[in-house]
Amino acid sequence: MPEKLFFPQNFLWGTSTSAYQIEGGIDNCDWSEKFPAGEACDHYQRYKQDFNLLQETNQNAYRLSIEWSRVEPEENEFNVEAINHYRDLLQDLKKRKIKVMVTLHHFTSPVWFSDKGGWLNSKSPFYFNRFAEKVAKEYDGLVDFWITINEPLIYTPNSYLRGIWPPFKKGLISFVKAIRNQIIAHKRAFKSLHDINKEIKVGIAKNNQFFRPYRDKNIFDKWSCFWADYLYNEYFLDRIEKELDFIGLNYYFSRLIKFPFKIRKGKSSTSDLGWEIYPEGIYHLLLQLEGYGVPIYITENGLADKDDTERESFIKEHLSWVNRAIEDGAGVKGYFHWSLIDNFEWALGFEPRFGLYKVNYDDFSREARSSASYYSEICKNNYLINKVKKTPL
Ligand code: IFM
Repeated sequence: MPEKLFFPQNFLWGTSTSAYQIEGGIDNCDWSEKFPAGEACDHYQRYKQDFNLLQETNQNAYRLSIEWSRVEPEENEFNVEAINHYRDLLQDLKKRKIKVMVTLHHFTSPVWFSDKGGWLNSKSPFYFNRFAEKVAKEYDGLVDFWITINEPLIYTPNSYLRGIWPPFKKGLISFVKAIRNQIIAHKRAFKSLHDINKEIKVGIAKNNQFFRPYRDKNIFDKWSCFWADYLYNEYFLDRIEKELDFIGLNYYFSRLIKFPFKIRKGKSSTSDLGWEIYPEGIYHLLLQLEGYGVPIYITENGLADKDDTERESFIKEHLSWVNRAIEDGAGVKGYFHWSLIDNFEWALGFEPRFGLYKVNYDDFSREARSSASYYSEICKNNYLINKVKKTPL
């Protein structure tokens, strides 16, 4: 029998994006040279049209990022035009009664910051804080939630350990330094933002993965999962536990781990990027995050699915598990799907398609995928129709 799975009152239903991935025309950040996004989705010009899409699909919330390299293109020199642009955009969202979540660092940094060593520089928390204070003062009252840093445990390993993303630093020491500076930066910005407005809500967007032992009962594989979970999911959050008004969870996939830390392929279906689809993982991660005792928002969840064959069931199954986590005590207050429109997927370029709306890059037109209307119904109703029988855990 189909059943209606209701979500709590005032639940936020939205989508997430980031500046470099959709705006276009960002030529002064550390990604611009090696991984140019060009005009991206031309969102900088077309933001009103894109916000119409939010309303067409009954979304009451939206997550975006403010591009540091636009606002502070040179050290300590702020660009009035960029500041005004983001103000117009935030005011537009406010007029539409859409709750706004703003990310301050979503993988990109200004060239001047990178030239100083980026997050390796012991003054990086100071530089980041100056930017954070500036925008928080400019947009006080226009932003409902601030996210300091997006996915520190995706960003720092790629940019400071493996050296495959800007600023292409390699090695364990640089990785540890970058993480440490991001922890300090978060704490410092948390305090500064509260000094500006004590009602302000500040959190982090943390990518967590659900680790399962490759051999179900194997004690060594379980040991590996325990450590992977601690180091990847918990370590950073534990360090900033006292400086969190909420936690943002970005959940994409689960990993099967074989001792010591080998990643193995499972039998579940995968997205266009080969990421294992494992909806139940979100349930466990949400209950784990509940331990921090602050509200939880799912700040990203989605998949690359060019033909839109899996997106509807992906949303349905993940949301069923979110619903069950809420029933079992997780204080989840909102869900932001990644993403509103197709966008620039970092080192992978424009090929992966994450959008509820397809972007035709030749003329920048947007086209609703059928999953957009499915998501729209959920946003409108605040419930999900679930035909799948509850599986025992
Ligand atoms: O596109 C990214 C986003 O920038 C950060 N989280 C994961 C998404 C999909 O890879």
